[in-house]
Amino acid sequence: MKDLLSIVSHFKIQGSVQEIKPLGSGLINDTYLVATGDGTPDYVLQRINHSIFQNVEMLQANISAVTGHIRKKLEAKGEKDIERKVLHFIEADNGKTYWFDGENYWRVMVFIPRAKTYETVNPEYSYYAGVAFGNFQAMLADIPDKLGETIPDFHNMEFRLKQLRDAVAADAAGRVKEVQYYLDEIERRAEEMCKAERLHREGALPKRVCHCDTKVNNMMFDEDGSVLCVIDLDTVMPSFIFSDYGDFLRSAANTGLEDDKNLDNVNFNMEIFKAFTKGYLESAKSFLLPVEVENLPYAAALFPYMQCVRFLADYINGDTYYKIQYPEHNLVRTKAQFKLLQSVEEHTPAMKEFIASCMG
Ligand code: GN1
Ligand code: MG
Repeated sequence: MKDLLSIVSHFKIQGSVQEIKPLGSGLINDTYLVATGDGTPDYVLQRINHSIFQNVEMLQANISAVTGHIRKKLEAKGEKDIERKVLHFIEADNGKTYWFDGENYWRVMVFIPRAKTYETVNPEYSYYAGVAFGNFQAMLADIPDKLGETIPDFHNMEFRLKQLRDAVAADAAGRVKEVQYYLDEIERRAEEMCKAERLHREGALPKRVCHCDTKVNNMMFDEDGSVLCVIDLDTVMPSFIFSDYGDFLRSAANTGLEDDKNLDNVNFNMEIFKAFTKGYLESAKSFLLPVEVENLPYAAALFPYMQCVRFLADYINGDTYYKIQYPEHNLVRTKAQFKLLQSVEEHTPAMKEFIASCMG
């Protein structure tokens, strides 16, 4: 606490700090709530995982560009309550939106009062989330700044497969032999799953500014269920729209947990799919190309698949990327994502039918 307190003291916050405690469930950065007394805002303090986000200057420049652009759009629309609808980062005494303590990078943002995050949502909230992510992409369609890739090739499926194959070749933790079944299942789907990269090379599929981490818990809801804003902006960068559509469904339409040990719990929930898709298409239909709409069921499969590849590669590497709570955690995650993928595959014809009905 004392160290955290001295870090916070480098940021221009209001009020005096009463308490600092852990917040949220992210797998990458460390997040804390900084409570101040009555009458002044609370804050969120984050230690940026800079072994993953190596270019912190670029990271924070992207985030400033995105939040600045959204703020202007909200102001132009005459939106009220703007402070709760876009993140607000606090300047440090070095004039930047982050502070380097010689070892770690830190940042502080205003805590949004009375907002809630959820690990699971009902169809109604999924519909709101669909509208919100469609709007998020629409608002960023004309951002004048060129955003950097904070993690190069982040959602590039060909690259993620290469990482997995490199991990298998090195077999650093001696775990390859126990995961052969999953490696075979992954390879069987590899060509189909790299479709987006191929379409992009052919000039048929554009990149747009996307959020790229649309897990349901990266969205703030107001008390009445409406969406306030999208958080966790570290990965906002040019990508295929599949990223945002697919990753939301991967988390929200899973009837089980991302790391469920009981695979019977894990299935793809079509009610969530329908509600989210309806909302997303309502706000994104006007700018989406036919090739993007046609491939939404592919996107729904791509993200459990990609996450399965990433968790498995990390397991094989000996758990160097994701935070884990027990030794087989990444393997448990891999199995749960694979089960989700299988369920998505079973529902593909029904998904296509539903999407056609929304476009009709
Ligand atoms: C990470 O930071 P967090 O926990 O929201 C990861 C995502 C994965 C997700 C899996 C920078 O997100 O890509 O989909 O875990 N973020 C990064 O839960 O790798
Ligand atoms: Mg998060």
